[in-house]
Amino acid sequence: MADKKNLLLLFDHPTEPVFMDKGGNKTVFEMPDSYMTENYGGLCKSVQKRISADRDPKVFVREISIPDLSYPESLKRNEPFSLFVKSHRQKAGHLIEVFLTLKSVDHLQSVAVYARDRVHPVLFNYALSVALLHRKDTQGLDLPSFWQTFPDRFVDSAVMQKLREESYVVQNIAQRRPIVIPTKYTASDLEPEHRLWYFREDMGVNLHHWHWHLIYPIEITPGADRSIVDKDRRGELFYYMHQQVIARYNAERFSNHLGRVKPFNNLTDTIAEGYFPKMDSLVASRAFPPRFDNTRLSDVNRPVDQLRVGINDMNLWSSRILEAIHQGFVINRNEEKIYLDDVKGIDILGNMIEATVLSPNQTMYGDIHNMGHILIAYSHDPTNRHLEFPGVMGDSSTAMRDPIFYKWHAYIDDIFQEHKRILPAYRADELSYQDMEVLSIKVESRGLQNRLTTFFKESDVDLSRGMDFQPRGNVMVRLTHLQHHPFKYTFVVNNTSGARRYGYARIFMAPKVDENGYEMLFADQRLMMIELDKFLILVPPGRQTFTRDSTSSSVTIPFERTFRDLSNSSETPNTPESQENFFCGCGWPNHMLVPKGRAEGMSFDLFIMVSNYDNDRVDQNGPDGCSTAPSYCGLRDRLYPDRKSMGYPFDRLPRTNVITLDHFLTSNMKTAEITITHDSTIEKLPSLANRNRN
Ligand code: CUO
Repeated sequence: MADKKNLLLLFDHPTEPVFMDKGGNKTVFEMPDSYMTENYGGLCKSVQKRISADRDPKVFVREISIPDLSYPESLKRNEPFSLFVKSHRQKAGHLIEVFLTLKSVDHLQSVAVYARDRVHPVLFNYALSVALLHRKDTQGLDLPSFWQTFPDRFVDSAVMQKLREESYVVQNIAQRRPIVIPTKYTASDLEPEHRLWYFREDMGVNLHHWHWHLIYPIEITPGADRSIVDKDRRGELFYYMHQQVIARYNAERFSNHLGRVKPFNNLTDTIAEGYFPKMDSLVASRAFPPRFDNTRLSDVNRPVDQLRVGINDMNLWSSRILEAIHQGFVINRNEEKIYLDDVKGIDILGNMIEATVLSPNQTMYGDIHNMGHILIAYSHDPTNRHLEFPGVMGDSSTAMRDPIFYKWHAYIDDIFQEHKRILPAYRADELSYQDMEVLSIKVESRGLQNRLTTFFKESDVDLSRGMDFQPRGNVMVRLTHLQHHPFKYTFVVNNTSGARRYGYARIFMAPKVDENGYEMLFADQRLMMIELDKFLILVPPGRQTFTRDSTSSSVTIPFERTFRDLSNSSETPNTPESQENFFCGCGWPNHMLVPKGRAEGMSFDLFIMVSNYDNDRVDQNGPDGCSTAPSYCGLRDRLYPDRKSMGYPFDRLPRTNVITLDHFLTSNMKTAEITITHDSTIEKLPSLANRNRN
């Protein structure tokens, strides 16, 4: 019987033939001759003899009859693969369905080994990841992070070349030096947008985005089990996770003396911001194309990907969606009205705008979000005249590098907000929690009250699993990322009910003043509220002081989880912790929890609300699920753990007479002014390995 852990080896070295050694201990798959591709024919055995000794581990692959894979195979291996392209999603959906319906791990291993050199490497990675996540018999596996398998999508191509040189020249792994990824390498200071390099090009931020889209697929083959798409409130989570990205980005923009992001809401406008990624795609052996300043979009017509979308289509879809929002209902495929009420409306809209298979009517409401990515990604070659590949906006692992991502998603968010704007405001009595008062909140970090500090820090990560056709062994890069000193919230609650009560503590933060130096109005500030944490508290009668560490945040995953090397992980696969790891891999990177702030200090409003948990609780049975970053990623196989709308209490316009945050507060809420200061010294790692040692 196959060991499910061996399936993970199939992620290693994604463009090398499947029969090459894997896993750092020279494991090879002993596969049937009939599984070999034409390219290498009878070479497999002799190559394996050369690279792996008899004593090295072998994985026996059983010969079975292989299902028809011609549809996923029809995407060429060196073409781009994008989840934003429907035909690519459908091809991946076909392979996912094949993987999901195989009767055992043994059969899955056989088909996966067969498919690995025949389908597109990224499509394979995606389909196998989704299948391992959803099959009952493959739970508890620690999948490698996407940056480990495809480092080319996260790292400057100049660094990739230096990594190759290092691993080829320096045979003794102890003597290998990390290759330093330069900071600020994609543009000069002449480009104001470049001040945000540390956010847009952060590995953890981009990894989070890829991972989110991986655990929330949008396509399945017709007739297949819909459960991999039909997850609780997934449309709403699409809205909320991306809304929070925009809120965070705006706080970073303010930190860097830039105005808030302007929505790209007129597709005939030029895109002022160019972007030059300076990355090469490993799979395609081509550079990710740049987009020049002031590019204008054109209709895309690329028959090879069955891609045909015009600016007019986009305008038509957006006006239909807005009409539905204003009418308060959508028309489904059976011409029935589905009302966009205050509970399910946002979820329906999320599925419509992301064009998932749950969209009530794709013919009517189209594919606006994904096609926006596509129009932008192909703006340099919309008709395939130059046989060019998409830019970084064409892939969920690279899109967040580009300034236009935020302008596009600000526009998408405006559509969602149009729906939120017509919902009734929360009344003060709805927001209150009777007999529960929050008396104070503060944060503390390194002995300082209400002052947080950010700085840059170096970290080393190993990219060896994704470095193909090179000598084996660790090859490290040294990256520089934003970090903050950990901090602790302390808040005091007064429970006058005379009984123990449960509360949901909801902590947010937003800039205090706008880009013009004026105190923010609630209507603006609510959209910039960054969720920092949400957790359950049990409040005994009387006054009670609570503390909570920033590292426990319900929106983030720890730095170590983002960047750890799973092949060296000491976690055993059967602990509840590791069983949830794959899902838990989703989460905003903790090192980006708080915005950078300014050297001179920047003021933020810290906000806490303790709401009545009896109204918020979601009763569900079963194991606790992944609880690392549920606010942005949900819980595996479970309901979203909060009955309130995502973003509550800031997801709607306020009641009348609320002009500023202070007016909004009911007695179960409190604010504090905090200052975030950026310290420009970089926390360096010890110097590089000494080459003189033998
Ligand atoms: Cu996550 Cu546009 O959806 O990128």
